[in-house]
Amino acid sequence: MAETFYMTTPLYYVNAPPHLGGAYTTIVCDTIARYKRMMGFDVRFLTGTDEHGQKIQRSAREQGIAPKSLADRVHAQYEDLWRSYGIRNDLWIRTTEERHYRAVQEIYRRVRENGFIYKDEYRGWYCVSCEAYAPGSGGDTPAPCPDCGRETEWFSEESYFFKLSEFQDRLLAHYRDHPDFIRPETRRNEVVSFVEGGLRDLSISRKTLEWGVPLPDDAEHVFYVWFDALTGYISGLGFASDTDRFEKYWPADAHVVGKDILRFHAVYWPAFLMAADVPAPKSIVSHGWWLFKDEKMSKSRGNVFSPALLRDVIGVETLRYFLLREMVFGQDCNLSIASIVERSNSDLANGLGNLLSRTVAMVGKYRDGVVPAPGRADGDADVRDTAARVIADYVANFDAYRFSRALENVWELIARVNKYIVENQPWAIARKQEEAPRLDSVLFHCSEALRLTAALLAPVMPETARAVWTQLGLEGDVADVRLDGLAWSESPMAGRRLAGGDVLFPRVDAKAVYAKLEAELAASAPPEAELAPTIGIDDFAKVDLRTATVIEAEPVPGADKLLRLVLDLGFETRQVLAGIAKYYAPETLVGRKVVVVANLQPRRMRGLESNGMVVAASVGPDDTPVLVGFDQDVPDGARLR
Ligand code: ME8
Repeated sequence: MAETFYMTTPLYYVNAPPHLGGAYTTIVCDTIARYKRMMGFDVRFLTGTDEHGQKIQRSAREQGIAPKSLADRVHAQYEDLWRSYGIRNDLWIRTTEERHYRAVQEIYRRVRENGFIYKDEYRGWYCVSCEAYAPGSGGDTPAPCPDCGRETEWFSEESYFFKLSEFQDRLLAHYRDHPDFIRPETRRNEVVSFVEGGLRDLSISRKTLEWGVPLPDDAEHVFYVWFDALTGYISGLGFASDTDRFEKYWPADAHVVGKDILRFHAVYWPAFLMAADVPAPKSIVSHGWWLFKDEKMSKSRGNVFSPALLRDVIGVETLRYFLLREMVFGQDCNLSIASIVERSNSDLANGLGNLLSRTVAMVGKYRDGVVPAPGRADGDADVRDTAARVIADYVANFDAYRFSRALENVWELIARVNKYIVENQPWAIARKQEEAPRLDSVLFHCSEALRLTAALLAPVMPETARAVWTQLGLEGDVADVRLDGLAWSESPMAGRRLAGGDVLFPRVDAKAVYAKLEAELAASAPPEAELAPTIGIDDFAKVDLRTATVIEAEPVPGADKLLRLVLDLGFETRQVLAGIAKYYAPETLVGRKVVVVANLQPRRMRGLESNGMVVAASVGPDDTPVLVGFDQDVPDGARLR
């Protein structure tokens, strides 16, 4: 039976849609999950949303909506984003689900029965942004948040406490006995010294907060959001709902998190589990931050890149490659559009794309599109040796979460083969009959190296790998290739007809990318906030807005923006000219309800009289008109007030 591998992303806060820095955690996890599947593991990959707590309650209040409505809306945005980024998670958990409530309450019951809960009063400072307690809390001076350094808020109330202080020795023993528990190594030392410094008991309930999971034995309290959210890693797997699945896949092999939330995962989480007699996860893998101009990208700083925007301008595959190639896993990394463009052109267009298109073109030109069996091998061993070394290094690097090194390995092979083409000059030897066996060998080596490259790229760039696979004329799904058995071989490429196809990565021009980004940003910018001067109700009453049905619609000759509409206002019909010709086809308008300013002074345009004005929302930088509609049928001539 295949070995299991259970991995999680953090559960994302639903106060706002994700930014690119946050999306990185999930893209990394998706890559690991794809890699592990291709290594033969039985993978379960969970992601989800953290929907409770003061931060969400406050955001919802500011927006004037219920916290659950905010959670539903932002959760849907996460789902859409993950789908468009090719994220293939097996499991989802929302902390507002009933099965999650059951799991949180069950864990708590076990912790309490084991004697690790007591009631007291919490007095101290709290960071709502990180949902974290600030230690060293005297009464008068606010302690800055230990995680983000922001100002904290004072609170004092009755609370249930978890005896975290009793876990210091057990945690230190756990770190010592499981050297791989915190990855990478550098982060481990931070956590060990934090725990060696002494642990204080942790307040795990809030009385003044409404938005959370209630305690099973005291419904006046809800759980502290981290106690609630961390439990998502087991509730989403089946703890308290699908015991078979839970037992099969728990303990988790890896919780992947950003360094800002390492303490919650490496200290609180194993302690909660130990207290409930549930095994601790096998490892907490933490990565660094994406920075913009040397500052952490964060929703509250507002210096974020929207992953949806970058996806539309740059493309998912290039971004996935960039994020994994550019950041040395574990360290911080600056994000700049210039470096994305640079990598796209040098690694993807010149390196990979070029190798594929040259190979397809040469096999087409010299061998009618069919890859020959390797003829006379002469100095090709280095290409084969490079491939073997690259595969071994790639696996070792991937297993150690060194994604950028693993991708460097793949590009060593690509560069070696591009150089090999130049060394062998297929265009020259093609002219000499006696060199035919040599040319066969060169064409075969290029094709086989591309087959291996496609398989190695599949975890990071699934669609690109698929495209290379298809262009090579290979059947099946490249994602089904087993990386643990990947090796140079004569089949299946010898004798194979290449399918060819489009250029994989056209070169991109940095200026064009900036222009497109700006245009998209302007289009998605919030509408202008400045209002027209205040008017009284009497002023408004002067504007007679009426409903009407379009009974005729046609272009105005010589005016590409205008349509001539005949409107039925119930009590009369009249002609109105509307500047919507670029956005609405006349035939789609007939029968449609519109709103018209009925008492507007008539105007002549293009020799026609317009008796009123059709009302539309004006959207985006070029003021695209969007006609007003109603959510139920209304009679013609009704007045809008
Ligand atoms: O922390 N660079 O959720 P979240 C890299 N709900 N990663 C970043 C980043 C940046 N600039 N900014 C954020 C939470 N992240 C909790 C988790 S788990 C039981 C509860 C990462 O939406 C961050 O480190 O604030 C985390 O891994 C992820 O985005 C989600 O952050």
